[in-house]
Amino acid sequence: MAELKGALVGCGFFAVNQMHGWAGIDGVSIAAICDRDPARLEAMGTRFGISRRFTDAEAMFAEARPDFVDIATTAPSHRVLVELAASHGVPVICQKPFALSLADARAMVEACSQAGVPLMVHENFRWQSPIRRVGELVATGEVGRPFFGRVSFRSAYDVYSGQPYLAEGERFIIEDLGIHALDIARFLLGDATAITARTARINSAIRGEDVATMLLGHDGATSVVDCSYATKLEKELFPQTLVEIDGTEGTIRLGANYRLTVTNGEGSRHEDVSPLLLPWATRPWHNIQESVAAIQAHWVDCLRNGREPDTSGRDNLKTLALVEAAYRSAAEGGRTLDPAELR
Ligand code: NAD
Ligand code: 89V
Repeated sequence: MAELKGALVGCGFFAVNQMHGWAGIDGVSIAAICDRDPARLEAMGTRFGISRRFTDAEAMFAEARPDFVDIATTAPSHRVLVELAASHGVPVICQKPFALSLADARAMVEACSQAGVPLMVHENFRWQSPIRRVGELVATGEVGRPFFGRVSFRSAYDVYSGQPYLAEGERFIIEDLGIHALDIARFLLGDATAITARTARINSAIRGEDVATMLLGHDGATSVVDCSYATKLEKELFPQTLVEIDGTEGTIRLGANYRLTVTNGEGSRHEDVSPLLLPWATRPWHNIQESVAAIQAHWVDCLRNGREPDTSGRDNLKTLALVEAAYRSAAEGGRTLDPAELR
């Protein structure tokens, strides 16, 4: 099978994980990298031995002619870069949050569709192995029909030192982290038809909200999606997402430290669903790092076999609509919205 030669745009904090992920996939190499910041470009190029380096994405597409591009920049540049990839006929992966607005996101999906290029959003939390295991148990009916779910991420980890932009935006936790939790709720319980939200800012040193509590209505189920970066716990759990599923025949609990409990007519059983510590990974990020490798393997499989990725641009419009609806609900005193109104 011909080797896929990819390119990466954005050589910042998180892209290092993406570069390691690609290095671990057979039949794929990163042939070119781009960053408008020459120092970051040089650091990444030296670290991963990439000699084709560009400070301008247009030049990179024209000269390197990659088989796909992995966009690892922050959201303000996503639309321009995705549309540029589409105009060069290059299949594209774009980091979350996919776009700053639903209108932009729709335009990006449309541009890729018109150009006939695959588009995947790097929405990796649903690819975490503990979350996959919960999904498998739900899908195989271990606890009957789910009627309640909770997706919870509560922490006081200092995310701002590695990602200073998180402290600066008018929007914070729903757009950056809640987006993952909302996507997990969709993955486990299906699309939501109603959402109500409340937000708070506890840390006065940041601009946006650092606490959000959301109530979602799914077909036949209700879920609570709650996230906080202002929660000081006895044991810091970053970046673990805890999950509860109540079904007609039993319950699933993904608890602290990746301990899974399944209770049904046969009693309770426990599983250790700890993620792998990949050779390049570092705790506590290894859970997220493993999911980067998993979503990239999924992309390669989809690209080679002409399948739409699970978190395609089209699919991600529904997660983004929930984000947008959550902000609108919070701004309107907790009014319940149907995210489809915004799509
Ligand atoms: P960062 O600011 O550290 O890096 C972004 C890089 O992109 C910078 O080096 C910047 O110079 C470069 N850049 C911006 N616009 C560009 C352009 N038009 N052309 C070339 N280079 C450009 O950001 P980060 O923390 O690495 O985050 C990047 C993205 O990854 C964000 O969207 C963030 O939300 C996301 N992220 C995802 C996860 C996850 O688990 N999925 C985790 C962390 C961050
Ligand atoms: O996963 C993310 O998108 C990261 C973090 C875990 C820090 O919220 O930005």
